[in-house]
Amino acid sequence: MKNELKNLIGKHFIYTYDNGWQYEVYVKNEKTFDYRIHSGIVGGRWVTDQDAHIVALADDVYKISWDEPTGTCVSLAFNLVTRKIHGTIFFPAWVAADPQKTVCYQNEHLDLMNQYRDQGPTYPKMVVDEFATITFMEECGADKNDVICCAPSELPEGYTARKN
Ligand code: FER
Repeated sequence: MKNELKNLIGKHFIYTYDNGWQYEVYVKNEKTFDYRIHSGIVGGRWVTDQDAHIVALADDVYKISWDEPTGTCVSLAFNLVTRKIHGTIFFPAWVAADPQKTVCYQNEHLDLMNQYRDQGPTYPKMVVDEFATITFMEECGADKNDVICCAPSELPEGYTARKN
């Protein structure tokens, strides 16, 4: 692992955007992460082994960027010192029009997601530009498959409240 990424790899985060959307992420290794979405327009969606570009900008400052099978593109900047994130999400028009189409365990529906992506419409994109606050952060170690391993709806009642 790149030394500059060692404080990020293996970390598990829960964070809430200023617009109220709540997300959970586990940074599995230097090119892969898992996530689930607790609330927001695509609440209920979850994904494992998403490929990403992960870089360090400074000590404890990182950027994770990726292009989903749906065509949604996301870039997240993390500041682990201030526990702040800035996320920019570029939703294709078809996701903005009917977000529920993407709410699933995506890994089991990759062909369908690619079909929706190719069908579009892609434009105009809906750009969401928001700050978030990290409410929970723990070190789990790299390459674990038991950190994000069920749907957000299958978690015990109060899970996110307890983790906060
Ligand atoms: C995030 C913001 C948006 C995030 C994921 C998304 C994992 C969107 C994913 C999607 O709708 O495909 O912070 O973290």
